[in-house]
Amino acid sequence: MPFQSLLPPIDIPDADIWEFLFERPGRAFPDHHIILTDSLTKAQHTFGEIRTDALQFAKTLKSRYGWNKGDVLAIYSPNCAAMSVLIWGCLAVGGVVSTINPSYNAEELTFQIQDTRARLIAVYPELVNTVREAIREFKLDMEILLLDQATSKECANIPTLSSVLDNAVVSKEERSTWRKSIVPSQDLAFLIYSSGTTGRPKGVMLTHRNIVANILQISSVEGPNLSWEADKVLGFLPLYHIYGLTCLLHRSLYSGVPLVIMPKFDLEAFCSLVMTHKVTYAYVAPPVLVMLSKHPIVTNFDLSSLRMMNSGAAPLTRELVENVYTRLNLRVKQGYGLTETSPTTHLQLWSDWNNPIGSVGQLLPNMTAKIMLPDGKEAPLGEAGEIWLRGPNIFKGYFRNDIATKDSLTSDGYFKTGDVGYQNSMGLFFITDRLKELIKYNGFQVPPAELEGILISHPKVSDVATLGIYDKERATEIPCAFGVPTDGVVGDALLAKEIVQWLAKRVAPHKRLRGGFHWVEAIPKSAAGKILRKDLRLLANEIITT
Ligand code: 4UU
Repeated sequence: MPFQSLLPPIDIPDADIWEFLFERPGRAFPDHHIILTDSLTKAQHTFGEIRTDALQFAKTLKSRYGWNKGDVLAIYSPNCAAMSVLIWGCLAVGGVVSTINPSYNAEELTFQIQDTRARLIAVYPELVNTVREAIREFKLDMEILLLDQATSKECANIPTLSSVLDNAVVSKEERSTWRKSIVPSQDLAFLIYSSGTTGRPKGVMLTHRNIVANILQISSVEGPNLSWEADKVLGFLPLYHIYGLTCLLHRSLYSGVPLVIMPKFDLEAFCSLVMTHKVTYAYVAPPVLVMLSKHPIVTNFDLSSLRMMNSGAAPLTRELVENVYTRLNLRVKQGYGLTETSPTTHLQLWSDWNNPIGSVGQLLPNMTAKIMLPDGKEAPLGEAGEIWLRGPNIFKGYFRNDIATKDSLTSDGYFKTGDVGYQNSMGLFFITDRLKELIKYNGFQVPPAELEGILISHPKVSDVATLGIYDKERATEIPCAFGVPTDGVVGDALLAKEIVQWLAKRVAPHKRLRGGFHWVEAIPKSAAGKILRKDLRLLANEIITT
């Protein structure tokens, strides 16, 4: 029998994201309420300003770019307030947003642009040269918009967001005309890239309904604990990733709980912002908790305003939660989710953060889970198996990839997460293992197939496989590679080092082989040529410990 959520079901309106966030009757907070503070520029933005700017950008998309429903806007930027204007302006005209990791190089960027067929890319000024390189080297064809004022001559002749904003007033009729044809349960709002259970990154098709549903599902647990008047959230998680996009940006605008955004994580800045803004809640990933539990500078700050933190994106140990609590008297609860589930599917209740530590919490409202055994039968309560999930937040499929979609979604709507876990008799879930090949470094996806594809093109490597090795000290997996030298090549330590550096020039920093490249005689493979990752792990344990 599938497990139903134990939380009361919620109503999910048949609204598109714009309507749900900006045209909602009965919103508790006023237009002049400050929603977003940019920690870098110190600029503060009210709900009303964000709405006005987003509408002006929406108008620009129509008048200047002739935007049609379904057209894709790519955003390539570290966290900044302007991202909100771009995202919601694009959604207001039925467009689709695809966010790109700002640490991607020209090749990684090109892959996503070509796959989404984005017409326009909004770029942070410092990243404009990478976009130019992509255009030059890979013949990308799209228009560019700068997120900020031009900062160097590299940026001359590229329009800036502020210069293209269309000041014309947008009437209610015009707004509804733009969105008239959006079908929230069918039409895409976001294309966010994830490698899923196998292969290269794929566009995860998230509909308007997926996101609206997830905002409400999260709110059913977080809502009663947070008030728009008294609370403040700190956001360093990247907004290009689904954890930041939904939990930080969308949830804040919906609930009115102000969000202070940071361009990237920095421990000292984190502590100092908590103190100056009296931050009460933060979304984190386990490596941040390692720093909070150990780093000497932390005790220079008064972090006592923080009432709770939510950790997710990677496994969290009991020890780490206890260390943070003992050292700083700060509480950490867990959440779990995936890009394909918009993302949040499980949350611990605030009151149950330590009851018990280690659980990812309970299934959110309107969701059903099955725990599947390798023989295709459902596991009984308490027994671990692959977690399959169904609910209004489950994605529509992988963009232009029917095979991957069919492999991951069942005909009755269950999504096969590739994670292993169980539910206990209290309805609490525990994640115990990962079936899929994905490596997660500091919570960020490192798709093994992508690294293997690049490494195999090295002339001195005849076969290769990559794996994440868990580093307890840093609370993260570390990407490692295992390779067989080409005939006649001596696989020694020097060459291994060279290969690590060679790869580093070709991938974003989080994908580097921090765990090294190790020579082996053969990569364990099935008769069909598939890498046997379990056997590879055994081999890796032998090599790395000896
Ligand atoms: C063990 O990382 C995410 C989404 C994270 C998230 C975290 C807390 C969302 C809501 C929330 O409250 O998405 P992806 O697609 O980058 O990675 C998904 C994978 C999962 O399949 C799982 O392997 O990240 C891993 N993961 C976790 N693993 C996510 N959360 C956890 C967790 N424990 N709490």
